[in-house]
Amino acid sequence: MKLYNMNLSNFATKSRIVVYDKGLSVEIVSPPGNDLHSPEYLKINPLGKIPALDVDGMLIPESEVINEYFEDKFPERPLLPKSPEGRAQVRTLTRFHDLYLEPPLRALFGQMNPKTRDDKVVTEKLSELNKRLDELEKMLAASGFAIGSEFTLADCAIAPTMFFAINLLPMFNSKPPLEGRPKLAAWWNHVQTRPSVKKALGEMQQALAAMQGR
Ligand SMILES: N[C@@H](CCC(=O)N[C@@H](CS)C(=O)NCC(=O)O)C(=O)O
Repeated sequence: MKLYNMNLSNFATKSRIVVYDKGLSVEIVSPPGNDLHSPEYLKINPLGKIPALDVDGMLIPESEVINEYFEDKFPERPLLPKSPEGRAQVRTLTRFHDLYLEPPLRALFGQMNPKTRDDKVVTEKLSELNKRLDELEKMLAASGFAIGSEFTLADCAIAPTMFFAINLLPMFNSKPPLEGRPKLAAWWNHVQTRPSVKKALGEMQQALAAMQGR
């Protein structure tokens, strides 16, 4: 099994956390030439995105589908609760992440350079992101991991995106994402105690520093 990955990608980090947490023997590789749009990579994954998992020639190109596949295939060290209700709770958060929380943050990636920044886009996307962070604050469990005492796929999904939010929002003079959101702040401290999360976020940090020439 081969996972196409870039360490700075929040979606790829979602899947790396699962690989590390379950201790899976998955080969983690860069796309050919480190280029998501090269003809070689588009032949492997027509969507031209990462992550993508190659399972003996069958390609799974979506991070949450990859994570659910890992869970189905390697149920030891589970990352989904046993009860249908618990599983629904986790999936509500992973869908919330993919569909609502991450997109406004992604829209801000293109606005990092103050010289080429569109202030209207920045204002709109910051307001949307802050609304989503307020919603997340309400959805998180009162303590522990995202849904409570169990570490789940919900934590794997949200942690890499929060890494970006915490690192990028100050560039836009927005209030820090953890400020005034006590449950999110407590969750952020707690989730980083998980060795798989610590390792994957450390890799993101290194990749971010390299990109910024530090
Ligand atoms: N819905 C996809 C999103 C994946 C995604 O957008 N990955 C980014 C990197 S974080 C990417 O490959 N972007 C390249 C592009 O869209 O051209 C997933 O969950 O895997």
